[in-house]
Amino acid sequence: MNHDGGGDDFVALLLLLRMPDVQLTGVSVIGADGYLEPSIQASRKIIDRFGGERREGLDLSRSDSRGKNPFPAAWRIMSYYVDAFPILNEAEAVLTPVSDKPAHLHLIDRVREGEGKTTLVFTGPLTDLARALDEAPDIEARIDRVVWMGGTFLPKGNVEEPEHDGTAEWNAFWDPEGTARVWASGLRIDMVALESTNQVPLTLVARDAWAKLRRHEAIDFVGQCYALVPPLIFHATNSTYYLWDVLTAAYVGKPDLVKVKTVNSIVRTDGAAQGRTELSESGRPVNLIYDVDRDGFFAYMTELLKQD
Ligand code: AGV
Ligand code: CA
Repeated sequence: MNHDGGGDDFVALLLLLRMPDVQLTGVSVIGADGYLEPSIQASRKIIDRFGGERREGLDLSRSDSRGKNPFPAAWRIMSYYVDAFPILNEAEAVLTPVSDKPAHLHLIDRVREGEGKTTLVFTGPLTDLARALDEAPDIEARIDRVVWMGGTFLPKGNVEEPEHDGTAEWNAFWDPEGTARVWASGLRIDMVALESTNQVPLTLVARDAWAKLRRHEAIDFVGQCYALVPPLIFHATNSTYYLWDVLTAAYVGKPDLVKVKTVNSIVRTDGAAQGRTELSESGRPVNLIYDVDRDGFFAYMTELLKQD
């Protein structure tokens, strides 16, 4: 897994740790939607506290990648709050080790030494994968697929920035060239786009349900993460929170929650539409996750988190 320190990235990590059929072989963190150090620390603490036996042999790496279009500081600051949650800070020491290697090189090692092919789950920008592919083209044959939260083919994305036309999704916009580099590869791409994540906004109903189940530590933690961000009340704004990355993780563990179709697309790298993923017959195929069983998704999430 490679994540970028957003509130839902941490919850996605927690879910992957809890899935019976998933063997997590490495986690890397890129300082995009979160600041790097608190995102690394919070991830280590989540693995320590909630990873159980999955902690065995699992290590983390830091990315040294930088994006062309930085995330708003108002969003990134949340990584400091999560890292400071008392529930993550009861232990005397932080145990999960951090590799000396930067994320893209760590990814290459893990993919090369993995038993069989590895599934990559990216819940932030694709920059570290783009760099890994440039550095070690041989890994492509050892990657089963990349499951990515990012992109959209809707007329409206979620970037509202000066000098942008609003058609892009943020993870793609952060590093348009990196996104295009992964598009240029031969990898299978499963894209959890805004088409499906727009169907799972954070709601007051979801918050209430987590509050009622807070005797389960993992659900208490999730409730705290989602206490920090704005839910959907009357209408969506630029800050409204969705369960973007959590749906992405859930799709890995339970693919029948979503509908998938294959479309051809390109990535725009310049100008006012940079970061836009666009339908194009001459583009490469991607598997677009465009619809979700909303209730099934929330039920699956609860089932995984109730385990303690
Ligand atoms: O575009 C969605 C991606 C997901 O990987 N991130 C948040 C998720 O982790 C960026 C993002 C878009 N809108 C946001 C975002 C918002 N309102 N607050 C924080 N991050
Ligand atoms: Ca993210």
